Amino acid sequence: MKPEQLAVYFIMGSVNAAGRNPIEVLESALRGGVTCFQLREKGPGALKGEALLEFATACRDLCREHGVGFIVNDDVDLAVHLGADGLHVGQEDGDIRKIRSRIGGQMILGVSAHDAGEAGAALAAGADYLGMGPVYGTRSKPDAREASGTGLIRDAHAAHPDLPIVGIGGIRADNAAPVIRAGASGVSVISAISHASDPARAARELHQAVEEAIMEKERTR
Ligand code: 3NM
Repeated sequence: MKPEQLAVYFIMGSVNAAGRNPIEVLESALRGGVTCFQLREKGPGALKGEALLEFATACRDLCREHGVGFIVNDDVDLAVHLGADGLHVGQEDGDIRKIRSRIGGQMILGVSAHDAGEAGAALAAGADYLGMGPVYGTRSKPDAREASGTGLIRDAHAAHPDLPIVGIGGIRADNAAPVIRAGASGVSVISAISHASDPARAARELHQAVEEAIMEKERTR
């Protein structure tokens, strides 16, 4: 996958839309310029069965309309059924090598990793990119680990410079730059966009912050 696709990586499930219609929130985020979308349908009130399939299909179709990659969190069957562009899994979601062989070589595979060891193992098992965090404190994942700052990204990027990384956890436009400076290709966010009063504007501001940090990094290289 191209690292640019990870620049502003929006993650949302139907329960993250702050009481609004999640499809409208996604549409606004896509208009604002998110570069990737992950459907992460988790937690109390998460859709299941037919309702999930209908919602996921609507998300996929909207992403297609905007030419933005559609990634499914965790649910291999749903990802394959929908012909998603990718699948994202955590360390607890099963053997990454087996997951790679189930989805085939074409589908993007993202893996959450928390240290350089997990990063190396994910790369060896066929991951296309890593999600690393939580960089800052987050309220969107009740079982998230302690905030780790940007050190983990720096270490993993130094060990595996060709493996694209996105930072996650508590990232907003005003604290995105250190994540990029540490070596990430982009930032992944739930609440910075899904809870924003204007998701399109929030996506634009994140995009600008990431672009500026990338340009600054290239200037000082
Ligand atoms: N994974 P927000 S933190 C889904 O550390 C997720 O692996 C994390 O939400 C990890 O942008 C997180 O609202 C939640 O902080 C990110």
